[in-house]
Amino acid sequence: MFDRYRDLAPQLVPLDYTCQPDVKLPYELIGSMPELKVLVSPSVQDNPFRQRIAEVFSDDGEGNMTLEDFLDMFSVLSEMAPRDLKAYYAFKIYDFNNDDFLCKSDLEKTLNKLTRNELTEDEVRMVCEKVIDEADLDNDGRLSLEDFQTMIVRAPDFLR
Ligand SMILES: [Ca+2]
Ligand SMILES: [Ca+2]
Repeated sequence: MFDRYRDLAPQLVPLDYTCQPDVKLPYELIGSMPELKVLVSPSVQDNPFRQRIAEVFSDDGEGNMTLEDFLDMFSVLSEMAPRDLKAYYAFKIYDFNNDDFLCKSDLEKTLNKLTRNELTEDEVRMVCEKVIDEADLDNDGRLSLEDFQTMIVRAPDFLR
C-alpha cells in the first residue's frame, strides 16, 4: 500500500518514512485511484461515494490524505475488516452533516447518490421514511449508530 501511495506522487512522498514526514496527498490524486472508482460494484463504473469516503478517512475532513489516513481507509475497505468496523465507517460516510446521526436529509442524500437521482422526490421520501420507520428503535426520528448497526445485523447484504 505504501508503494501505491507513493506512486500517486513520487515527487512528494519520500521513500524513507522513519522521520514521519509531514506529507499529505491532495484528494484529486487519491480520488483518481481505480480502487476507489469501482468500490461499489464492478457494474457501477464510478463510485458516487468516492469523495465522501476520502473525506471521512482524511484527518483534515477534505479528502487530502496522509499515509496513515490512506492505510486506514484501505484496511477498512478490505474484505478482511470486521463487520462492526465497516458499519461504523459506513455510518460516518452516510452522515453527511457529521452530527453523529442519520437523519432524513442524510438518507435522502445517500439514496440519491446510490440511485444516481433516478428516483422521484416522492419515491426518495417514501424509502427514507420506511428505512427510519424500520430501523429507528428509540423512536427519535433519526438513526443513531446503534440503530444503524442493528439494521445491518438484520440485513447482511447491506455492507456489500
Ligand atoms: Ca447527520
Ligand atoms: Ca433513533
